[in-house]
Amino acid sequence: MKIDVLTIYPGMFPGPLDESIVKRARESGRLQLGVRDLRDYTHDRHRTVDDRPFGGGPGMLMKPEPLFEAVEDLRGEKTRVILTSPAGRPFRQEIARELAGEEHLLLVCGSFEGFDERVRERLADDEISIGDYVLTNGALPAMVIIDAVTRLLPGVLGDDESSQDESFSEGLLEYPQYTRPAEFQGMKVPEVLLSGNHAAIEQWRQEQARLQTEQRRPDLLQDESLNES
Ligand code: JCQ
Repeated sequence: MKIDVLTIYPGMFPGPLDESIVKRARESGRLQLGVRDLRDYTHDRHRTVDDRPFGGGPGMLMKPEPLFEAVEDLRGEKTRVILTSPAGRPFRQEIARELAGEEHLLLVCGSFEGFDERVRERLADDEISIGDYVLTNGALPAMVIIDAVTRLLPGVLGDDESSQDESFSEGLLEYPQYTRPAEFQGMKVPEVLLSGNHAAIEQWRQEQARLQTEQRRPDLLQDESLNES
């Protein structure tokens, strides 16, 4: 899959996307990532990407011309153009799965107090929020989306890291897990996990996943889209 990011802070990107699984995905060619500087699509001496809102008020908006020129340059026939902003639809595992099926994503990072509304009207296929808080710009949201999508691409995770039976794939939180030693500072690993009884272990894990979810995230149990049981 190809992902392009349009940002006024290209310098923020290399770090997180040059480590770990995303790095591997890029090296293997399963992810083709391009970070594009929005200022390269300006034509004035100061490389201006923002302007004051009509009607007055505090703050600046992203002006439309550089965004239109950039998106027209970067998008192809099968591109999904996605804005990152607190006003977008809440990002969830389900959306990550949906995006992992696309050929080309163009992530447009929001900045300042937001976009000129005509960007939404004409340029965007989608708008995504990564949570109900305000960041200084959309670079971190773009990286969150890239990370969550990349690990779902075919061949990116090894068998040992499979995303098939992890937290959220069943709409529940993960059950508690333990590794060696079987007793640590007086705390014992639940007996059933040492029993070798795989049916009992599976049943315990399902119960625990449900309990964890009830206690920590009861909202997930209400969620029809995640829930078939
Ligand atoms: C994304 N949750 C928070 C900041 C304005 C386009 O408008 C704006 C975009 C940003 C950056 O994104 C976020 C965000 N999901 O703050 C201000």
